[in-house]
Amino acid sequence: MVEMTDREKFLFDLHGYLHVPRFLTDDELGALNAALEGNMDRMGEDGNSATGESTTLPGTHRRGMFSGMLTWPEPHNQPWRDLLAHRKAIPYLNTIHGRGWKIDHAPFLLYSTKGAEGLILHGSTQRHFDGSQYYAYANGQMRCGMVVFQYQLGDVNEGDGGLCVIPGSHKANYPFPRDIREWEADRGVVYNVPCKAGDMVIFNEATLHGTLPWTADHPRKSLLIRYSPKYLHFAGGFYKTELPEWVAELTEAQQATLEPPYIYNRPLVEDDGVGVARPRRE
Ligand SMILES: O=C(O)CCC(=O)C(=O)O
Repeated sequence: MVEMTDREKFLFDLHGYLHVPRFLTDDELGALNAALEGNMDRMGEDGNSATGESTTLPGTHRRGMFSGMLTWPEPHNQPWRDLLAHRKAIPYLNTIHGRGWKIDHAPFLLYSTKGAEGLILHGSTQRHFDGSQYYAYANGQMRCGMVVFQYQLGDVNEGDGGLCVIPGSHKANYPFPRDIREWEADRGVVYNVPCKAGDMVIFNEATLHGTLPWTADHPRKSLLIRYSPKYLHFAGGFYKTELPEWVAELTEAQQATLEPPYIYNRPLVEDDGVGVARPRRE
């Protein structure tokens, strides 16, 4: 079973997030951006807007959002489908969740233009056990609840805004103070992760994170694909007992990522990202 490198394990365990530079090839990045550009009229508004009492997170408008990319007309559905069980994502998922993991939520893309508002920081601290968002380490292995793979389709320079995290907070024990949550106090602990187009950031949903207002002239284009371990499901999307017909067009490995949560006889994605194994239990 392919796994993360020791260096990546160290950094992800330490910080609760991991920056993976140059994850996408130029061709993959080009296909994703072309698909997006061909479907700009499908953009909706983020339904998740929340800036609380903050005076620093509001903007002039909400974040834009795309969803449903897996069923966009051909060929624009394919680049998103190709990421569901991407060969390069598999070592990360195997290490973080153990073998057997699945898509949680339908993937969506955050699109922000200059002045777009932020989102209050959120996540889960250890002061109460949240079975869907957690971090644990035992017997030489880490295990997480839901994690996010965030693919950057455009550059995010330092200070542009967008995804922010509090490194190490997946292990935090005390309640999260309101003024830090709202990005008003101790702003030095909040890190806006700079990336180049084609980079990817993995973060644990337990890691305190949110969105900083977008300040750059170029748009933010961040694709979020969430994965949970095989026994867990946080939010609806592909947790259906009967999968829609278009799922038959996917590879066995891609289909396995859309299975509902269960363990017994579960198809497990092979390292090539195409095939599956079917052990009775692993
Ligand atoms: O990447 C971001 O802006 C954070 C997204 C997020 O936390 C959310 O939409 O719940």
